[in-house]
Amino acid sequence: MNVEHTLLIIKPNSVFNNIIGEIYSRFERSGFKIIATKMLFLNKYQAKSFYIIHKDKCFFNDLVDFMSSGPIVVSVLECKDAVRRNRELIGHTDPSLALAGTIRSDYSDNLIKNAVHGSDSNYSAYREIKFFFSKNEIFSRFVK
Ligand code: 3AN
Repeated sequence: MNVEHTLLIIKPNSVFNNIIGEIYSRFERSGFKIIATKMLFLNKYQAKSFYIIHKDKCFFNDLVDFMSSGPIVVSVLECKDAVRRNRELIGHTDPSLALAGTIRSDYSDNLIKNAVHGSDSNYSAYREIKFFFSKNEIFSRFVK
């Protein structure tokens, strides 16, 4: 299994609900390393560009409004098989379908306010990490 990097977003509802540390703990307990992190406030233009692949979906405007409604925390996570394992920990997009014990099952308010975002492929991870971080803001801690 290769060591991979993936992007995690702690969405505005989770920041508001004061569970940043709880979410980080779940990843650290599962063997992930947080190798870059920052809190920021997306404007509408930035939220639209991040979610551009959904521009034709009926929920696009609501998603953009929500993601630019308050601060978010973005992080790069590192571990073996990181993309798949991140998605496993966060659970299904729709919290009503997410397995018990996953982050989305435990902390979502609804389908849009589903607590966190995780890259869905290595290709997305590359694009999404680049969207938020420059190379000199990422501190890999992988030791062979
Ligand atoms: P995921 O975040 O699980 O990769 P995507 O990329 O399909 O899911 O959707 C991006 C975000 O759009 C989701 N995290 C969720 O907030 C929102 N979303 C997805 N599908 C719907 C839907 N049918 N109705 C409302 N919001 C949705």
